[in-house]
Amino acid sequence: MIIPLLKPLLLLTLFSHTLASLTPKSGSEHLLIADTGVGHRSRPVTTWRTSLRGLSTIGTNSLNLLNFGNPTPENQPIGSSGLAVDRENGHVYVATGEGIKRTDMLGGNNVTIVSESATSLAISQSKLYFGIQSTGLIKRANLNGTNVEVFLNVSTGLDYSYTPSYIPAKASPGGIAIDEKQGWIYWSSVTFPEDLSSIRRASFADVEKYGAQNVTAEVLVENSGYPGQMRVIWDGDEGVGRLYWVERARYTNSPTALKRCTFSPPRPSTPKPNGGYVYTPETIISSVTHPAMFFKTDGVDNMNMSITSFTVDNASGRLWFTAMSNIRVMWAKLVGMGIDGANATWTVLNENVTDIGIPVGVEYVP
Ligand SMILES: *[C@@H]1O[C@H](CO)[C@@H](O)[C@H](O)[C@H]1NC(C)=O
Ligand SMILES: *[C@@H]1O[C@H](CO)[C@@H](O)[C@H](O)[C@H]1NC(C)=O
Ligand SMILES: *[C@@H]1O[C@H](CO)[C@@H](O)[C@H](O)[C@H]1NC(C)=O
Ligand SMILES: *[C@@H]1O[C@H](CO)[C@@H](O)[C@H](O)[C@H]1NC(C)=O
Ligand SMILES: *[C@@H]1O[C@H](CO)[C@@H](O)[C@H](O)[C@H]1NC(C)=O
Ligand SMILES: *[C@@H]1O[C@H](CO)[C@@H](O)[C@H](O)[C@H]1NC(C)=O
Ligand SMILES: *[C@@H]1O[C@H](CO)[C@@H](O)[C@H](O)[C@H]1NC(C)=O
Ligand SMILES: CC(=O)N[C@H]1CO[C@H](CO)[C@@H](O)[C@@H]1O
Repeated sequence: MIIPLLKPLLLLTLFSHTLASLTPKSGSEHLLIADTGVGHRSRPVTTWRTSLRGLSTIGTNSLNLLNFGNPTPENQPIGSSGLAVDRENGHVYVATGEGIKRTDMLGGNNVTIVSESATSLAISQSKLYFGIQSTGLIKRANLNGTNVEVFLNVSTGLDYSYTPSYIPAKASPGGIAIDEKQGWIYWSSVTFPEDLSSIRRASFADVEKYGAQNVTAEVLVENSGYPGQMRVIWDGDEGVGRLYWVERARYTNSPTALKRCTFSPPRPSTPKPNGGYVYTPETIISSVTHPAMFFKTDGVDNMNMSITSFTVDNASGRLWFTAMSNIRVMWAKLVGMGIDGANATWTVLNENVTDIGIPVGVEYVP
């Protein structure tokens, strides 16, 4: 962590040209990154702690805003799996291996507000929603972490094939997005093998009516390759809401991808036997369309990189995504591109892991 006296000066160059704009609500635009940190690798790689970072929207002026967990002699990370920003109240939420941490927009005033390790986060209507991998539950709490309740059980049952002390959920929420306008909660239903995961949703009205345990999920997309973080994004011009999501495909041979789909009518013509409709999403970018983007050689092998997170500024049509490799050597990329998919041009903004960390969450802050 940088010494306090230096911090305002660095922030000044990072975020703004005036002191007034240093306040979270009026700071000039930038990105926040949740870095999961680097533990031991079989190759000599510097270890570092899990952190929250800030950097400009063109990938420069990276600043380590906060390191999480207690310092250890070997800088062991506590791990992180995602990030959410509550712009209204000027708060940042980071899902870490030691619970959900909340800080202000500059990484100050960190508090652990929920002790559980979440794998996905979403904020909607003054509630924090978070997904738990082991139990397959989506829980929600007040933004200060009080009143934790089970919102939806998306486990699709428990897997008894492990040891009696470890009975994980068959499916877990790898990403959560809420469509406030139409009252849907979407989630990445991650199963094993991860290639056979799916994109699902349920209506808030049904959750209300049937309770957290009894809601029948609608399966929207099948054979999704390890889906993760997702967002509902409204296109101002068309008034169309689309779900965007990441497919990491980390342990699989499926391509990593960023996809989107609108699930409004007209529906696909053939309903599935379970009552849902299976849609064909549009691929915005993938390791099939842009192979060079997602491979990096470490001198021995081609390391595959997975998309881990994305964020957008829909007013200007910009999208940023992060990717990482998770074998031996840690690589990471921050890429900027247009929001519009296939024809969008992209730029690798930063691929220096010392700068951007190993990003598992990225948020645009206007
Ligand atoms: C985060 O909060 C904890 C508990 O309040 C505090 O001990 C620690 O110093 C804080 N870390 C930083 C880097 O501010
Ligand atoms: C937490 O937030 C809720 C909802 O805003 C509020 O009612 C409650 O008083 C808060 N509790 C604390 C300890 O701040
Ligand atoms: C969630 O639902 C499954 C059945 O689909 C059940 O086995 C499990 O006990 C439920 N979990 C909780 C915490 O209620
Ligand atoms: C949900 O299902 C359980 C078990 O089948 C049942 O006991 C309970 O009444 C149901 N709740 C609602 C609100 O339908
Ligand atoms: C996107 O743009 C529309 C219209 O400009 C706006 O209403 C909406 O809140 C924006 N943000 C998201 C996340 O869709
Ligand atoms: C990278 O992914 C391809 C499939 O896209 C696979 O054939 C190859 O074995 C992977 N390489 C490594 C080093 O895992
Ligand atoms: C990577 O970033 C670090 C920290 O900003 C810097 O010291 C280093 O020179 C950069 N490395 C490269 C190859 O640009
Ligand atoms: C200008 C341009 O490249 N247009 C292409 C955009 O993408 C669609 C479908 O992916 C193509 O059909 C266009 O030719």
